Amino acid sequence: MAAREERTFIMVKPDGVQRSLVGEIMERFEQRGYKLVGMKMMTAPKELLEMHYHELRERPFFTKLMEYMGSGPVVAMGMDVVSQGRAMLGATDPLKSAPGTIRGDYCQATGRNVCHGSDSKDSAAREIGLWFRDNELSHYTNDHHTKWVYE
Ligand code: IDP
Repeated sequence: MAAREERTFIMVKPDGVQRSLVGEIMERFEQRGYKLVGMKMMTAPKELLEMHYHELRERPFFTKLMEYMGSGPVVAMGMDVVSQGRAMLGATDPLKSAPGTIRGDYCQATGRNVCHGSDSKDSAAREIGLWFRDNELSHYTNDHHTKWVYE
């Protein structure tokens, strides 16, 4: 599948918002040529965060993760990228993230790693469905994107 047909969920976490990194993070995806298809700012309710991080519920850091993610507003985005988005994000632990990645450039602690990106097409579909209603996602053609980013 061409990257332009994908949908993934990218989220600037509360520390990224507080540190005014929303524009920087969005810019990286936009400048690479990925298309924004949805965006909103919200303080996520506990239930949504618990569903989003359902797979980690037994992990020792889960309570702290819920506190962190609910501590302030996040900026949720839909983008047409999945695997390359993860590469742009870097590793979960920022200290293991290469310079040039978002986490490798902007943060140092796993529990304050500024940005989320879906780790597979299946989780992307699940997360987009959790955070966005259908009518909050835009379907549009971007001539620049279609003609000048993809061959
Ligand atoms: P990912 O965000 O790179 O996909 P996951 O393993 O899905 O990584 O973990 C989700 C989030 O939980 C991480 O981004 C990080 O904020 C937090 N987290 C993961 N492992 C730890 C840990 O060992 N200590 C504290 N927080 C953690």
